[in-house]
Amino acid sequence: MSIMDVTFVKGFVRLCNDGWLQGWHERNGGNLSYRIKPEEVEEVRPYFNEPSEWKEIGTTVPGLANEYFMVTGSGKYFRNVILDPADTSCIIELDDKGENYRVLWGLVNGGRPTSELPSHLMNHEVKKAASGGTHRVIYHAHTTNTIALTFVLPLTDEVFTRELWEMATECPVVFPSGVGVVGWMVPGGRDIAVATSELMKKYDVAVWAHHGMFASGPDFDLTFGLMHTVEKSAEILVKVMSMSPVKLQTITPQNFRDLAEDFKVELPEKFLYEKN
Ligand code: 2HA
Ligand code: ZN
Repeated sequence: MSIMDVTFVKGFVRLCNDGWLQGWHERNGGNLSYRIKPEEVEEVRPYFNEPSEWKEIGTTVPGLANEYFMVTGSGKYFRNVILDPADTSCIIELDDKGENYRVLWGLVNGGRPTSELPSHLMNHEVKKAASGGTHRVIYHAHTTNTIALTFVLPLTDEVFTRELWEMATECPVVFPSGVGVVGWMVPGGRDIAVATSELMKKYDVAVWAHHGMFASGPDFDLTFGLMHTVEKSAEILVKVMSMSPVKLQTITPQNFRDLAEDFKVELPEKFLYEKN
């Protein structure tokens, strides 16, 4: 037995490699975190090392007190995770106030958890509450086409959601609550974490202008699938906009309402505005 036989560890590593293969993780771009279930903590506990010193998270997440996470390492490359998970990722534990963390496994050659740890943990705290505890994965990727769109579309939730929904019929079914947009901000700190987690109260996807995306979901398949669906839709939009300044036809607001009825999803009317 090795820690690589544990199902959630396999899922974590596979997502990192899938994201690398998509081209979303140049150099050390992107990061991933998973909120480990209590019974899964027991599966990996035999592999824990001497705990590191407690270190400050950089924000406070009382809703995650005493929880365990698997996270990618700061400065580590997604393309290397499959080769050496113990070098590129780690398992951390939070203290009973949600203010500090310590490393229990991984980062065997040194390093720290992802530079976006405040954003990951604040998103986890919000999504844990909003989803009744079902959401466990937070994924940040440098998705090329979505980033490109942040240079040419107004940076509003309404425009991004509507334009992405129009590009593929499955989109409103996959992300019916829509996507949120954060204007350009300095990454890595508490301010961008607060702005992102505010959006995560309403959405499962947040776009960071000129940077990338955050996605949240209950498991690795659903979270990767969500990121993939949004980014594919963005790719279609980039192609459409490259071919023509106007769409000759598209999915209309009434089409969306009909779809919502048949597929039993609620689509907020604020995204179904009339265009001139
Ligand atoms: O390099 O993606 O946002 C990690 C990042 C920072
Ligand atoms: Zn990034």
